[in-house]
Amino acid sequence: MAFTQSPPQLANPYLGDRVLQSALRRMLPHGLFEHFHAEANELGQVVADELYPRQLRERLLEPRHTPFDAWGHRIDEIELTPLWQSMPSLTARFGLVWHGYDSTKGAHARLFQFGMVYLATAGNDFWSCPLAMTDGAARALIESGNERLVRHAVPHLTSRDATTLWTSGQWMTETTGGSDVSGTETRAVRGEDGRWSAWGRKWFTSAATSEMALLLARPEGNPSGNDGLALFYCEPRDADGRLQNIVVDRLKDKLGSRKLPTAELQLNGTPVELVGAERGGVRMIAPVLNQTRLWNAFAALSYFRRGLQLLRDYAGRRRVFGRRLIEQPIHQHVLAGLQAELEAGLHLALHVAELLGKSDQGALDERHRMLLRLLIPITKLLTARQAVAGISEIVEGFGGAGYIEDTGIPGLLRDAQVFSIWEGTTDVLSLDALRVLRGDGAWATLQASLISLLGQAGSDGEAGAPLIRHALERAQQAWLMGSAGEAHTRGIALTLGRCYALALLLRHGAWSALAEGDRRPLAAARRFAAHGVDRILGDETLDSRLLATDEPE
Ligand code: MFK
Repeated sequence: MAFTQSPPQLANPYLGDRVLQSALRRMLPHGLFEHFHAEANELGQVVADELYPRQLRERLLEPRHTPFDAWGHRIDEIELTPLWQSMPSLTARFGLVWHGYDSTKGAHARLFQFGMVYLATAGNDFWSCPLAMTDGAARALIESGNERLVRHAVPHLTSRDATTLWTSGQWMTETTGGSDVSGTETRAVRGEDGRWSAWGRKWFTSAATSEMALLLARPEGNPSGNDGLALFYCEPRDADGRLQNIVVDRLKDKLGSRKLPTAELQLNGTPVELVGAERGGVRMIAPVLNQTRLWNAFAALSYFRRGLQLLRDYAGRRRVFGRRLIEQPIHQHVLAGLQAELEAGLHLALHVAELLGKSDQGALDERHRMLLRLLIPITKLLTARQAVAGISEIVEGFGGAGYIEDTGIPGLLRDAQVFSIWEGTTDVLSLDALRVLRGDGAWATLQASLISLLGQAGSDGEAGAPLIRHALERAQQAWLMGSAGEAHTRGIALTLGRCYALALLLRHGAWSALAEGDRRPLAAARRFAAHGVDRILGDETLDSRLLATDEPE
């Protein structure tokens, strides 16, 4: 019998995750950590034993849109994949949204929740996308102060019962584009009975099967531009399950995330309800964006970790040139680099979840609220790029097998690419971060926060300080150039993210060496630092113009 390679096996992703376990052991009170440990272990077992084999079996299945029934009636049915159909019960069982709103966990609710989200997402075929929007919608409704909608919808959005659980869509993007929503063409018309209806075309509605959606539309008579937009609430189906003046034109033919039914919709007088004022809709939907961006970070890291877990397992099986791959220094070097990037990204995302939990409890002062607002886009953009680059390396690590569809590996790369696109591309998020940095005292707060983290890392922090200080100075110089330095925007955001991640990793490494006798987090910090934190190029503005347009001066 000729040789056959044994495929990678997926063990319980929680049990082998020393980074998550160690971080949460430090960040959660002991009793809550024990509770997390039990729930995460159970979820990890479901991911390994049930979801992963199903994902492989269902690899080629996709949601199906049936526009008409056999007799020509418009029905617009969307049939979900079997795994997706079972996701409401998984969500309820593990409280993937609920944990974030569980007041008994106080300021730790978000850490608990996002620890679970990180474990679940690579196993749920992008079901986390509607969950992210669900969490964001709950948050936006609560912040809107619309008591009727809070009472009506939030208990469903945060339910721990699959029969009452709702998910929410977020309908913003139109054919005019996703980054700049000021060109939104959807109109909102108020009838004589005072009720509103929406008319327009939504071009990227992720998860078209949700029970509710938040959307932007322009009330008739409002001016053009962002400020003329208002936030509306919509229940797409009536009590009999029929779409309410909505036509599903088609499902998108996407590079990845193909289990997710992203649709093009026409709103032809769809009943909607005003959430707040008749203006300022972008400001009102911003809580959804901030929340989903943090989900995006954990989702990106979840996929990155899935790939690395499989690659590490494979490297322990595959023999080449007389030794297992895992024993070969050249391959160890690759795995170590990936581990360091993942580890730094996870500490950054967990730190943001910790801040969010405190913010939800009203326990953050204004400076720290600003820091949270700044770190969300930075964390989203950094982790997304880490995942895309990391998973590309992982695909290569599998050699030819990584290029073969029915190993399930190439799909990881296609899926990961979306993390740097939806919910704001790297450039849009960098611009958003710089908008926050323009606030009073923002730089000073950021600097003080980094210095404080390094101080908590003791001598290890002192070792990392020069690198971080130097990168921060260069980022600040670029930032001070103002519009003349606009080309540096992305470099500034990436540099700040990497500085922050390194400081967090150093702080955790110092704690872990002492409390757990584990040298690996500090090794990860050294490796991450060696990859560099400074992402500012020289004065690139002129060169960029020359090269981008490829025209002579
Ligand atoms: C599994 C993983 C989970 C992820 C699932 C996600 C799936 C979702 C699929 C999608 O729907 S993708 C589409 C998502 N779309 C975007 O992310 C939009 C990208 N564009 C932006 O983020 C722009 O920055 C934005 C449209 C929000 C604003 O553009 P502008 O034209 O620069 O807005 P403007 O006029 O400066 O801002 C309006 C107000 O909102 C300002 O407040 P003020 O009027 O009080 O000054 C801003 O400060 C405020 N604002 C904007 N972004 C904010 C924000 N406030 C808080 N947080 C933010 N992030």
